[in-house]
Amino acid sequence: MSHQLPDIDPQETAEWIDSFDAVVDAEGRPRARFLLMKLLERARAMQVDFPATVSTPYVNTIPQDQEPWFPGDEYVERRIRAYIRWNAAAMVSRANYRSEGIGGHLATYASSASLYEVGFNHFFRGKSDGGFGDLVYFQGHGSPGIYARAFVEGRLTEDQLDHFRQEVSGRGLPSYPHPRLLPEFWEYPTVSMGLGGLCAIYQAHAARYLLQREIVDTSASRIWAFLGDGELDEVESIGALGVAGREHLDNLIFVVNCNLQRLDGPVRGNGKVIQEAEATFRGAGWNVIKVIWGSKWDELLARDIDGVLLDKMNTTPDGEFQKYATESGAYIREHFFGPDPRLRRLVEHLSDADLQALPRGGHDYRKLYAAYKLATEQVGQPTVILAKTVKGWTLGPEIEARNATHQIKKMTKAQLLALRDRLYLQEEIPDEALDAEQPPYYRPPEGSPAHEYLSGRRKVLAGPLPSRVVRAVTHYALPDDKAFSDMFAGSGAQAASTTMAFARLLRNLARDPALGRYVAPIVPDEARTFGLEPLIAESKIYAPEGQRYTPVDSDLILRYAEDRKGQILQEGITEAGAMATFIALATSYATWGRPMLPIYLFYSMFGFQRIGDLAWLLGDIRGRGILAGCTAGRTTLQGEGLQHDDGHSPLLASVNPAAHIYDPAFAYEIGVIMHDAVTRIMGPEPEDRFWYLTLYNENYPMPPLPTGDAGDVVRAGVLRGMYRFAEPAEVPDGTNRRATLLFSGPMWQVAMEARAMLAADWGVSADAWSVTSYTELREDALSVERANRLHPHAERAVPYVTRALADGTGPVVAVTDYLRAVPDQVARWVPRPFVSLGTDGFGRSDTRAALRRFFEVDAAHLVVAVLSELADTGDAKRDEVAEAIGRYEIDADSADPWTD
Ligand SMILES: Cc1ncc(C[n+]2csc(CCOP(=O)(O)OP(=O)(O)O)c2C)c(N)n1
Ligand SMILES: [Mg+2]
Repeated sequence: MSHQLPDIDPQETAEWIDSFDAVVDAEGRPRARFLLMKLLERARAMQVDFPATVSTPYVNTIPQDQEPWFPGDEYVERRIRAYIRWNAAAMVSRANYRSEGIGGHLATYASSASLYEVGFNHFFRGKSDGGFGDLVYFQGHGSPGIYARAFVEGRLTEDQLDHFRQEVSGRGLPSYPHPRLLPEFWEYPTVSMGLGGLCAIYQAHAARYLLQREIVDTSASRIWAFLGDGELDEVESIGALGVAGREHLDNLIFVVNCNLQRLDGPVRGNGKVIQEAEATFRGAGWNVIKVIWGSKWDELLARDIDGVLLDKMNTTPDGEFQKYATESGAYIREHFFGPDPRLRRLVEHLSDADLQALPRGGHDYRKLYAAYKLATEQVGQPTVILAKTVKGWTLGPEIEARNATHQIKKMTKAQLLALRDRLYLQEEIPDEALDAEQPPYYRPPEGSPAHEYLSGRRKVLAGPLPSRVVRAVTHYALPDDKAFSDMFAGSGAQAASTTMAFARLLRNLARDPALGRYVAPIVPDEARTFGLEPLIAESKIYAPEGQRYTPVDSDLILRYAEDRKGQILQEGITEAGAMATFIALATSYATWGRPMLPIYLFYSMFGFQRIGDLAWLLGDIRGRGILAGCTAGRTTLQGEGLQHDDGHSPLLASVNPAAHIYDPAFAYEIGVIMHDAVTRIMGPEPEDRFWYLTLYNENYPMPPLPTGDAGDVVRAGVLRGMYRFAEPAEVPDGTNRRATLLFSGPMWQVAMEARAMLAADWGVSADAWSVTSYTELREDALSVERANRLHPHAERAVPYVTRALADGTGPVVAVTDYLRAVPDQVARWVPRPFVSLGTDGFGRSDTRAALRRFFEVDAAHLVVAVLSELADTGDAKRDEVAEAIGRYEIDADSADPWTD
């Protein structure tokens, strides 16, 4: 602050302050504010550094005299916009006439039509010139307008529009931007509020990463994200703004449709959402362009010599502005201009009709054009355009700016007639056309001026959009077994964790001569925890500015290395941000025609649980890549406690239809799974799926992959979900009692210990299976079950899990470091008595041994479970069970561990 600086000329300072006081006294605060603004402008021009002010008056950022020439044909553009507005409203109405309750939105697009049309006619670049075009994130609820434009362009048929929100037939249009369901059209899902903005920021960041690493020249593409003003309340919308500011992402433009309303009512009835957003964005280093007032206000502002209009604009809350949008000109004269005679005089020459028609900037394409142009010319900063609009604009007084507007899905004939008149479509849509129950669509015929203009503009701008294109790529030479050989060889006597094994494999992949360059390791602030220090030193962290300091560990081999061309994306403590980067790279095969292999390692508890909705988006957007949940397992992670102990991520992941989920125990299982995943992501027939592996920090010697045929059997089993790890144990002098133990991950030790105890002490011979994926087993079983149900005469097929367990006898007991619901996924296909032990409940801090005893997943509990099952079938005595409980000092009367 200034008071901490010495004042070298107090007299001069006092003179300045006196003059300022005099202005306030004599001419008022508005004049004083004006002078200050002028001084600041002057300071900037003279390169006198001054911290950016976070907010500016409630007027357009671009003054009228600095607006560029509008190069379009205003008349034709207005006609085109009218057609699109009409078709969007007709499509939603028709869908709801035919299928009551099918839904859709009229008001969002109605408020944003000009925001899109200026983009479509003048800025958004397509891909038909062989480039990548612009990446446009359309506001989800505005989808009707985007479909309507595609229809007017001739890209969608009437039949398709008539199947809006009716997708099951196969020819329908998804409600919102869903590439999963309309993959030739939609590119970027946005409808879960906040995710569009977040993903756009990291898309821009990933584009720079690809550029700096000279993998793809992304420099000609801009990323545009259209957001709602209500949507800005989502932490995801604004939480990453600083990334864009810090990295100077001038390839990024946000357009916020500030219609002042969200679903229920005003966004900031008592405040000003545009001013608030301006401060937020500016503070994060963005260039902010406000488009508040339409051209007709310019003349009033020019005559506002004493600043009363500006003051009124600055002090009127959004709730009032919303009300003015629903009121008559007389009301506006009375309430907005009325109280102050100077203001009233300012609009004396305007009729009430004129006052009602004073438009907002977001409906004025000249103002918007100026804003977009400036935004695209901005260097060194991302830009946000805050455009003020009316929600439901042109849809008539019963819909426009009403609190219920978001939820209106259907228009009456009278409302449609009024809309038709408002859009001057009497010729195209004659009265009789509205006699039918459903309003007609209108497409300007080929050769008409509108059609010519529309297609001409899109031709100049390299074709239509949205348009999702998956280009044929020359495929990479896939890494051979060598990259995986460390995994298959085992670790000898040396103890290692699966996380360490994975880190080693990652390093091998990054070093691979063909594929290595395309491997993108992503971490939030946890690389050390996962043993990635060698990778950091070797592959370096991506830092757009390089490393402009001497790192504290520069004299060490494993130093913290940052580089402009760094390969590792260390995204800081933001799982959502890291996931958004992952999503951008997981779809680079489509966006940039260049498949990447993103591998995102995170603390497993802070994975699906924290960013589950982004994982869902990853499935929607057809992302390909590998997620690794490290420090997994409710008892394997010792000491950390309840908020850290992941006992459920495989279950959370299992709800995502695009996920392949694996829970490997050994390095060679990781090798097999990763080899398969890399082939299926980067190979000639890539799948639009992603992999999730759970990795642990418990150290034990890693066994080698068996060689020869046995190795092949293991490899196949690992991928299908289970294989026999240990044959039935030799029983010294015992009975022929049998059992099967199923384990996953580090619980293999518990299973093997129990197997030995069962053989030595209880005369039970158990075999042990590694279950690498209950979800893969379940998917297979569900498919078989369905096929059997629907083909009653065909030979009965048998699920893999049933076949695998068919040739043993005795009970099957599964032990997992997750909820029992994980193994229970396959319960109904296990052909023998089945029980599972797992870690239901809240985690705790303690040692592994104490935790496994507490959660009843240690070897003793496994033995008791087997004996208890045997007793149920008469193959063991109840006394034996009681004896085991006593011998292992199990407290049978303690409370269930999952109840507290
Ligand atoms: C995460 C999430 N929460 C809630 C919704 C439901 N929703 C859909 S639109 C909407 C209001 C949108 O308001 P705004 O962002 O201002 O957009 P507008 O339609 O006004 O342009 C809400 C709450 C959603 N789609 N996503
Ligand atoms: Mg809104």
